[in-house]
Amino acid sequence: MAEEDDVDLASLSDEELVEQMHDDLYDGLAEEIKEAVHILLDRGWTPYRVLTEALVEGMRIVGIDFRDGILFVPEVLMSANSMKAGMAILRPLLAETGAPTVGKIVIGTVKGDIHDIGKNLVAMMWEGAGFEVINLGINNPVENYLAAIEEHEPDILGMSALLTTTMPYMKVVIDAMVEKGIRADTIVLVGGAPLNESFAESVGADAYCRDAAVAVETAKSFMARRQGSAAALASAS
Ligand code: B1M
Repeated sequence: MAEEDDVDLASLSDEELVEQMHDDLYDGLAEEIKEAVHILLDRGWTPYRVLTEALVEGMRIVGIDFRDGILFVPEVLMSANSMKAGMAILRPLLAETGAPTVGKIVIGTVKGDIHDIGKNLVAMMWEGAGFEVINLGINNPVENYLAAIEEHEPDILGMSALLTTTMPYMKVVIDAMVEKGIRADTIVLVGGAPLNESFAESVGADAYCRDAAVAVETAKSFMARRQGSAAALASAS
């Protein structure tokens, strides 16, 4: 897919530029991705549109060739780093909505799993929706989650897993919360490509979030319910 000749990105139409970005993500060209993100923003694209149509779609294509054995780990790491370079530009813009803090969320990828692009995207979108987000990073053992819950007292705990081998670890975390008697205090949302609703139910999570947009909607609706019941309790007392 690599076209090694230098392409003048600014001379491309929007459609050509987005296609070029998919190629550049595939080829792991972080500098080109950063330049293209700036060009699209300058042309009036919203940060969300750049994120979804250029970056997320590009990673989807990378994922297909990774699955099919056409791309290998080192190449996909370079794609991931390019994606992150683009996300770093968009992050402050997505968070710039000026919305008041609507709740506090702790999120982390579970033990044994180092995938973090989707989790970081969800964290960014939550920040953009006005949540305060504490991002624990990757490869988190149960102790990290419990310590973060104790320290930050979040409204919501988010967990991410991208591997079928690591997703069962979510149950370890939820069971530990039950054992400590703190499960009912925190809404637990889970996500990641191999999960689904019935898995979320089976591990005792409150909900499964298919993607970042659903994660925002789900977090907001659980917060509205939580605030509704707090208000009802207050008016009853
Ligand atoms: Co990995 N990898 N990988 N990988 N990797 C997958 C997941 C895989 C599906 C590829 C494939 O075979 N098609 C496959 C898993 C198979 C399985 O278990 N069923 C796989 C494998 C096998 C592996 C290794 C084992 C490969 C190896 O070493 N032989 C290894 C495991 C390492 C480990 O974790 N221990 C490995 C390594 C890597 C890299 C390091 C090279 C790199 C990760 C870099 C990084 O993240 N910093 C990588 C990548 C990039 C991928 C793919 C290609 C892309 C993942 C991604 O970033 N997607 C992936 C294939 C794929 O998913 N198509 C693959 C883009 C991102 C925006 O989407 O992460 O799905 P996603 O996040 C979405 C939703 O899922 C959801 O919202 C996000 C945004 O919309 N979501 C949440 C995610 N987390 C959420 C949390 C929430 C809510 C929603 O909380 C409430």
